Amino acid sequence: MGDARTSQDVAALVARRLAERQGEFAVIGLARSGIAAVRLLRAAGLSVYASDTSKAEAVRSAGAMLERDGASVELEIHNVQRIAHCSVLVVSPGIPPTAPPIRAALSAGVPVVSEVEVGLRLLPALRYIAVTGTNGKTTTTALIGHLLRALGHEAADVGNIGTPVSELALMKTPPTWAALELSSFQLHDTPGIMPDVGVITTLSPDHLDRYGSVADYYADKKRLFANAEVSSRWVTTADSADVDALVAGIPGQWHRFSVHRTDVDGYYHRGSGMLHVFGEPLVARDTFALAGDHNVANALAALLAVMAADPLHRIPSARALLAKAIGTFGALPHRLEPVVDRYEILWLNDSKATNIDSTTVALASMSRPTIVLLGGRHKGESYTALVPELLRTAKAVLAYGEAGALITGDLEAPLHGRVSVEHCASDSFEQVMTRARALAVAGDVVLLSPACSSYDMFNNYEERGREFARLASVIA
Ligand code: UMA
Repeated sequence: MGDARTSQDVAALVARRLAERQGEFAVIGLARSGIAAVRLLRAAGLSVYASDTSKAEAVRSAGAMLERDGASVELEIHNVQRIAHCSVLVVSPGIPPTAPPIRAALSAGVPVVSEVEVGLRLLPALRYIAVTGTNGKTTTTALIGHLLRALGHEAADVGNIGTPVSELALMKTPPTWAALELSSFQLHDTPGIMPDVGVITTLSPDHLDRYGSVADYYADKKRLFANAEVSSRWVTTADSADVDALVAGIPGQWHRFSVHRTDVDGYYHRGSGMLHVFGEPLVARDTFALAGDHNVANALAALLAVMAADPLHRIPSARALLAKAIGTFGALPHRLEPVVDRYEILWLNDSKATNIDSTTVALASMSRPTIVLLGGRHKGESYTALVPELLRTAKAVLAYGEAGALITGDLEAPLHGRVSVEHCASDSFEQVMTRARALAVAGDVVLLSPACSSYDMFNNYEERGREFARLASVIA
């Protein structure tokens, strides 16, 4: 029943139930998104049932806090009956749509939405630029926030980047602008999405451990355009046939960026070394600290999005501020982040690279012999697509974690005799890094760009990246 309704129907129904404080709202998952959603719903005077299947200490203490806020909290189980009778179900992005409470809600006709939907609904005056895509979305989001602040706006970086939108809605004086990173999981359940500008950075296969096919994954990305109108503004890459196919026929004003073509609104003119935006050179590429063409693309996307968001952002004084701000943006943690440089061996933390495309991009930006740490929990793609870049830059591959055997199986034959592939079968992360140190000589790079999720050994990619940095400082 839920699936037969349009996005607009679901968004309107949820808005009405929020406004009328109708019935009990259920929230499942009590980590970052769920906690913020429960607190916001309680602050808005709604009755809330909150549950999480975990009994971890962090979840217990979150549950206790939310109980004090007046929510009815249940841990280690989701009460599916109760959820099927609730007014609205708010889901955390990490919970797959096949989970029993979501199925139960949908078959009972209960609207299912993300924390983002709730937050946006309760922030009606917020102006926001929404960013999705397979890779580059966190950097682009952070850059958009940085550029908006450089123009003098109060702006927050929210969504998949880390801070739930609902936390903004809890603020006494929320910022006027937000740079909002949206994963496909969040887009799946954000039917009222209607950004001032929507951005797609890149598209490539990912999350095949959750989606039945690449088409299903792309279909969730397409939900960014669920409420597109002729006056909508969109910024998308001109360097991807998949993106072109995805956006064909969607209404709105289109601004495209490219690192290969010059017939678009944002491009990199290699001859002069300048980034051109809206018909004029804006800033020299070498004032931007981030390495690699993929980051030039991210900068072009962010500049176009901010400048498209308001005509005042395009006047000469604003262009000057934006150009200056490009020069003050630094590397983000866990994205090709240099963590140790000792004995002429550079240790790079690219823990955020959780898919093949992202690791390919990281390898493409290497100009020194590289020892590559690949591994973690497998997400469904073959590792053979890494072969050309590994042949170009790698001196060794250390394959570790749950996916270690699969990685070794995919890479051993095509790299045979040219790049060594070692399967660190039962090694701890520390042992893998110690092995990397043994292989490295002056001039080398040790790159953690795992092409897998972290969940076999860590709670998330941030924890994996922090551990890499900590161990590197000891081992290097
Ligand atoms: N849980 C249940 N029932 C289930 C399954 C899980 O109750 O059936 C519970 C778990 O016990 C846990 C909670 O759900 O307590 C976890 O929820 P979550 O995974 O959604 O975690 P959050 O902390 O709310 O983080 C989410 C995003 N996580 C995911 O999409 C997996 C964060 O993105 C995001 O920063 C945060 O909301 C705030 O918006 C992280 C991420 O890895 C960075 N994103 C993926 C990516 O970038 O590739 C999409």
